[in-house]
Amino acid sequence: MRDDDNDCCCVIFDLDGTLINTEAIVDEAVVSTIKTMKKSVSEREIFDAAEDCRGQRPLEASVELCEKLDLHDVVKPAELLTKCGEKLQWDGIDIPDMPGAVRLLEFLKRKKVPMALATSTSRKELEKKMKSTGRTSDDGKHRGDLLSYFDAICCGDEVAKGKPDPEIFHLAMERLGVKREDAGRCLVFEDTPHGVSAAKAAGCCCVAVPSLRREKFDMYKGADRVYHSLMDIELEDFGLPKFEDWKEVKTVEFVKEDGDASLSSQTRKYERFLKLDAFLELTGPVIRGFGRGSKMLGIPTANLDVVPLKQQIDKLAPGIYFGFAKISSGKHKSTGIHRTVMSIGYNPFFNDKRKSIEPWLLREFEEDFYDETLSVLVCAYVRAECNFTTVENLIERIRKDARVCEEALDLDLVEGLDSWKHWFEDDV
Ligand code: ADP
Ligand code: RBF
Ligand code: MG
Repeated sequence: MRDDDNDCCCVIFDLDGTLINTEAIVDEAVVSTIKTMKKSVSEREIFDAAEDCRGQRPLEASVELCEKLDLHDVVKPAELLTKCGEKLQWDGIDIPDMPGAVRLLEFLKRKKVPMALATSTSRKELEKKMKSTGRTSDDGKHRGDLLSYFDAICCGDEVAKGKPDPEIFHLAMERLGVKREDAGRCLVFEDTPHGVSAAKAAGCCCVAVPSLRREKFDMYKGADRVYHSLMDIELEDFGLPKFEDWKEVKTVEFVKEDGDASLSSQTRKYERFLKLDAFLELTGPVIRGFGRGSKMLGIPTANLDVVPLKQQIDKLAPGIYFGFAKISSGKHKSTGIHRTVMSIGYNPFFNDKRKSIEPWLLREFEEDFYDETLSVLVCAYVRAECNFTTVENLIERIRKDARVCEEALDLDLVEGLDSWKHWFEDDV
């Protein structure tokens, strides 16, 4: 327990959608199950309802789902749960970490901050999920190692009432030895509105990292802060030690986000970047994008197809990154290594429905290089994607991102490039 009266004394995490990415897998099982039962509801409606039910214990979520989609004539909530459960065996399924989850857990562990897990999942289901194959391939760690970060683990079947009731957070505090009157010094991480309601009802401070679509961000109004991803959390704002891995870029003047009232304003005064623990190589043919980069912004972006790269980019929070690019087939092959800043996400200013990967190579080319093979090495995270009130502000921000990249690379601030020597030497 941390001593200072104002310090945060413990951190409590939700699991699904907050630390591990099970939501897409669950949604898919729910949609495919309901589709066969009631032909008159569309996939879109099922997805939408499934999102709204997130965060609760399985049976309660199932009850809400049946109500929302008016399924009473075709199935009972308990039966729907069983049917979906049959599809969700987890065994052999790869459940990825949420981007930034392990960095956050590692840091808090190192700083000796007491941590608990408060999940709506039952103990049995948790055990199954922890046997999934996620993480194993990359870093030699097992999915189950995730549990070793926690001083207490509370499951949905250990409480009489599930989220949005506060009981599970009270239980987590009790197990960490935190008194009820200290609830305000407990920080909770949640991804769903139901989870946020539970944390606030328990009197805790609550950070939301929404797993719902942007259109539904209004539902997170109860949270103390809303962040785009776990990468963006400023722990010092909650009486916790400050992350030590961000690097400041001194000559680039800081610009504040100007168009996204739903997200917390930043208190920083400097531009910064975060070297990724593992660089990510993205390779594919340059495809046609939305046709507005050069025309509207004067900033051409050589789009890559997200479909074959989906698994890889899901490891990254949507956001702005920098690194290097090389063209490895076609007319521009052997033009060398080019610095690049890129957006990987939904471009909120344009409200894109599909994700895109858009690297802007920081040099001039006389001709287009569509269909040629582009390989990008993503090395560092700069910021979340944001919205802007004017196109000029968007352009100014992107140009600042380019300067962050240039300064970081000019001053050799990105470590670990040596181990990618082969990438820099092959094919250029
Ligand atoms: P689209 O919407 O089709 O991606 P853009 O206006 O973004 O169109 O232009 C991108 C194209 O411009 C790239 O596919 C590439 O062929 C070309 N291009 C020229 N210079 C650059 C550069 N410096 N960075 C990225 N792409 C460039
Ligand atoms: N679009 C946004 O809507 N918000 C952003 O914060 C944003 N940042 C960008 C940063 C960089 C470095 C680049 C290259 C693009 C960014 N864009 C952003 C994407 C821009 O909207 C996109 O390239 C154009 O829409 C062209 O398709
Ligand atoms: Mg483009």
